[in-house]
Amino acid sequence: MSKKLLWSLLIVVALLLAACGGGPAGGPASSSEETKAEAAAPTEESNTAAEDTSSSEEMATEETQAEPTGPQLAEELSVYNWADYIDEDLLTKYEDEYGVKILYDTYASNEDLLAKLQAGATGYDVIFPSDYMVSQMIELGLLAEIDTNAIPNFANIADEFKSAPFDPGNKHCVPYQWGTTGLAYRAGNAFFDENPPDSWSYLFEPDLLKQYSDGGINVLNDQRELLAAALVYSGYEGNSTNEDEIAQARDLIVKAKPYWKTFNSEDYDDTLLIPDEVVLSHAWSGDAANAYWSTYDDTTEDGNWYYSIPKEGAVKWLDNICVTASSERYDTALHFINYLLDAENGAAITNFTYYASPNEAAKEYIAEEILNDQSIYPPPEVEAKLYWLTEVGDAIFRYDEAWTVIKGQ
Ligand code: N2P
Repeated sequence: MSKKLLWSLLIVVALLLAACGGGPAGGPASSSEETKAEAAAPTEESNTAAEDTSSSEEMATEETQAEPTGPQLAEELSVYNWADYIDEDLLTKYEDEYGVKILYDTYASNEDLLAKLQAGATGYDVIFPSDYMVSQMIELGLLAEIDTNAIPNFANIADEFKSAPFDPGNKHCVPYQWGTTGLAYRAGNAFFDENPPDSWSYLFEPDLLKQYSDGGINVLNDQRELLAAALVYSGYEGNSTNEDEIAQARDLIVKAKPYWKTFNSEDYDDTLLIPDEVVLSHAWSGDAANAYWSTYDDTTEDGNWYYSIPKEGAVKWLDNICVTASSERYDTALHFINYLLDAENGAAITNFTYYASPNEAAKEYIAEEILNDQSIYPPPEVEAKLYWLTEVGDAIFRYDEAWTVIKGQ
């Protein structure tokens, strides 16, 4: 078949699809499929110059004006997310449905993401910072302003997660997933059977640590998370800016570190918890739940990993989807965000990650066992022990210094 005939056929198919109405992403789906066909259409046989099909913003703006029914989609979109934080089938599905190639890359912490952007990386379009990091990034001018009116599926988000204090009016980001930070421990471990870890002391007190450190202990490779745990255990605010308090938390960590086997926040659930390489881990709720459900035995009706929120208090966090200020594919970024906020896609994300979804409409598609799992959706008595990490302003250099000492030991 000649290229010309092939493109003509593609355009006809795209127009037919458009006539059938919206796709799973809702909102602009039908019109964007139409414009995608236009975007993909040019060949050397076309009158349109090849550069007209590039993803430049200028082009997108012009096309949007000429084509009020929906955005022209870029050929590629660069998505930079936390490790193991989406069902990658959703990315393939987006590529197949909209013809946009997703360049996907992952990071281990908010600080890694920030460092990458501050080092001048300009290729990334869509990123997923947590609450306190959104505030920091807004101040640093690293996020584009977004218009939630251009994201129809934003209506799927529960009101309690909209307009959070770190981004009033959702001017920059929309909610993605939320969870807590606690302790995951091996069920059936003789010591934990007698002494269920209900305190951060199980991560920091040498007298306790020496009783099970042979089995392996992992901590999150995350400076705000680990220092916050040490701060609240020491009786201070998890968001302390006080020099002495942060130094005390640092020293507590330095003394406990010899009992720890690994600093891992990327794949510790799959590489350390599930294969029994450790017996205790500082953990995010969804990763602990993944370890539980991946080892679930129908006969005993139990899994191998339990999760606990320490009595001194623990972090509750909300990760967000944002567009970088340097993105040249703004329309496509919003289109992709709208796709992620679709009810069924939102559920597919939670059914894969085991993190709680702020997407109210997704609930009907989320597995019952996840909705009923109190380590994922905490009950009110646990909620009462949770606090948010917030931006610490200039004191961030105290955290950076403490972290350098901790990692350098
Ligand atoms: C999952 C990443 C969780 C993000 N691997 C914690 N904010």
